[in-house]
Amino acid sequence: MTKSGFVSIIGRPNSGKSTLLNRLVGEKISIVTDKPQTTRRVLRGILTRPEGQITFLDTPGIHKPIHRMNERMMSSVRGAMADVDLILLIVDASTSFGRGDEFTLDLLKPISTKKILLLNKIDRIQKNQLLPIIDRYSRLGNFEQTIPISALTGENVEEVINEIFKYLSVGPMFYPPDQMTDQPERAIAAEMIREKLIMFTQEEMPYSTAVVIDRFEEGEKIHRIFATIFVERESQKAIVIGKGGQKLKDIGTEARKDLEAFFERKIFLELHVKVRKNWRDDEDTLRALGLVP
Ligand SMILES: Nc1nc2c(ncn2[C@@H]2O[C@H](COP(=O)(O)OP(=O)(O)OP(=O)(O)O)[C@@H](O)[C@H]2O)c(=O)[nH]1
Ligand SMILES: [Mg+2]
Repeated sequence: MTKSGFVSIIGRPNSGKSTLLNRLVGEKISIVTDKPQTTRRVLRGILTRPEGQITFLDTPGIHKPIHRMNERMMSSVRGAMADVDLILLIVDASTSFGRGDEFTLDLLKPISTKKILLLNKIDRIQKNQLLPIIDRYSRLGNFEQTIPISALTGENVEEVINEIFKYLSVGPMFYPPDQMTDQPERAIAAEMIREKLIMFTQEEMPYSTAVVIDRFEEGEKIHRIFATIFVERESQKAIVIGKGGQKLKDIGTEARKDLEAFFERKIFLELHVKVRKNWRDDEDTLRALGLVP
């Protein structure tokens, strides 16, 4: 008799949700950067063990929305908090408690689903710094338990998995045992390109860019991928392309390395950059990007 269930990973931007998802599943399926608001859509990571199957939901970071895109991101977070068996609230224990944490706790308060608190990034702090955080969260929230972890090094992540299974009931597996994500290959490719785009650009750029796969030709030995990077202004287009096209080339080279590792074959990657004003508030573009259903 195997167990199964759905578990959402919730938390502020940059707290380490996607890093944890990748660690739990054992493969990089969700992109990670040091800039907040990297994840824009809920995506599933599936862990199958002899005890059963856990479907994790990685979610966008909890923040106050300005653009329509961000409203969509937040409504997807709310969706991921409903109808799951367990919620993992992940907090960055290396930063001090603030308004954003209060906002997050307020959002969680009316949710009756059982919650586990994960204090992340303990590789960065002294163990005694955890006590005041544990004390504060036990007063402000209602958690079944608190587990200090490092999603980066993997410390205590196995314990998290063992604890989760205790909360799940016997049930059928929803995915084949070798499936690790619900993301189609095109979506993974677009995200990997966007990760490099965020890494290679600064300031507001990460928020104003999006990636669409125009063509994905699968082959035995080589996949050929043609993608468009959307920006909001001509000046941003110039930044992404860089002097003599160097930046776009670097983005392409780095993305290709990750894509080759993921798809386990050679990748031909062609990138184009296009300006689309205010795409973050444009329903049609958001739909094309899969950011609205
Ligand atoms: N030192 C340390 N860094 C971590 C840990 N977990 C995540 N990080 C770093 O924190 C940054 C953000 O990680 P992400 O996994 O992208 O965070 P996220 O919560 O998914 O962020 P959004 O998608 O923007 O909401 C990255 O630079 C990670 O490498 C950890 O346990 N220790
Ligand atoms: Mg993320």
